[in-house]
Amino acid sequence: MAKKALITGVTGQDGAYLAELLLAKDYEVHGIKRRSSLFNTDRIDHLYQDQHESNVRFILHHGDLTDSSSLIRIIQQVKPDEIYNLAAQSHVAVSFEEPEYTANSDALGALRILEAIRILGLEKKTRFYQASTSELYGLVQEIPQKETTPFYPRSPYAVAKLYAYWITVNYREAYGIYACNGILFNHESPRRGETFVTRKITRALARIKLGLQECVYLGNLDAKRDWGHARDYVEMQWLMLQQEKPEDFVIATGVQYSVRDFVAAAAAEVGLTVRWEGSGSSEKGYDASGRCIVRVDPRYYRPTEVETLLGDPTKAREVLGWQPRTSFQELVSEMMREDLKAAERDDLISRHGYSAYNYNE
Ligand code: NDP
Ligand code: GDR
Repeated sequence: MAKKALITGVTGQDGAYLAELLLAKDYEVHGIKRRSSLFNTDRIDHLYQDQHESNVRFILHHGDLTDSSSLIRIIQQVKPDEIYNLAAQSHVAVSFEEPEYTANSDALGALRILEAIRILGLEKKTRFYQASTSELYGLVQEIPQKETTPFYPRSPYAVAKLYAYWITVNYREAYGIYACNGILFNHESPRRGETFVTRKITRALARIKLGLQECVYLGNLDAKRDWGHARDYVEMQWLMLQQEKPEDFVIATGVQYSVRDFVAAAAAEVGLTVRWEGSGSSEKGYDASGRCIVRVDPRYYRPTEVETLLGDPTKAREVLGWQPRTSFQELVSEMMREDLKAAERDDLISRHGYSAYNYNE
């Protein structure tokens, strides 16, 4: 019998990579998607299977992390061997604008799933993965950060994820559920949402290169992150649920770059060099011909910032034999390549008299 997995957040960056991985491992994969007024399945359309065919192995259900009834119904119907809780309002800056909703989906959402497992008597059957985050470390207490480093969350998002982290630990200890946290550092890909800083940069530089956009406005250029590739990280999510006993793991590359470094690396991929002038909110980046292509807009500063994150993935390497495959340079290259293709499509469309959207957040 094929194993059954249920993925919340299947329409997101990680959900799409994880669904691909599990289908390749012959799982029957169930995903929860939210109802939306427009199609929201771009990232998983290539996996779609007509539900009228026989042997369908990829099945979507409507549900929401803020709605216990939908979660209980789906879990009761599927009785999954593994649940990957990837759904979240995952944007840190947005969490300052929607703190209550973020807590409802990101904190209570995890609780609702764990309660559903318990209410349905699936404690011994269903394994649970919680998408925890390096944002828990926030104002860092130790460099690099590992499983034992104390948490100090710095946003409504991180505080909500702190609750989800501990409720996962609590249900493991209280009810013997195989439940674990992957404390994942930033991971990116061509499928990354367009308003996270890496994708915002690669998308804008591709458009600048083709003359579709003049410059990109960013916030804190000094922020430092440990950036890996999402495709590598979802392998770890699966591995964590295949062990004898449930444990929490840090997943990171152990290498750190600043936002400014990311801009320079991405620009180099399309033959642009960036010369920086000024500091703070007056800092600007010029290309070789003197065009200003990067500006700072304090609107993108956060009320409380996480300045620096650097993970220590030793435990994952030693216990699970995992290491990231994709280097920073390869990640930037792949993202730039895909965004150049998208910009070329937009260019073609606009040269034929249609306006391509240029949402610049
Ligand atoms: P995305 O933002 O790309 O995807 C989030 C997913 O959650 C989407 O499918 C979204 O649906 C869904 N979602 C949001 N709110 C709800 C809700 N109330 N009910 C049901 N579904 C909902 O995130 P990533 O794929 O990048 O990240 C996956 C998880 O890992 C998230 O929990 C994130 O917080 C966490 N994480 C991410 C890291 C990263 O660097 N990417 C690092 C550490 C943790 P829709 O498509 O309809 O918006
Ligand atoms: P982060 O990712 O907050 O680390 O959360 P994001 O890419 O949004 O920001 C990284 C750093 O870049 C700085 N920054 C900007 N950020 C955005 N979005 N837009 C800008 O214009 C900009 N300019 C500078 C930010 O201030 C920050 O310091 C991501 C999410 O995927 C979370 O869900 C996940 O938990 C963490 O990574 C690990």
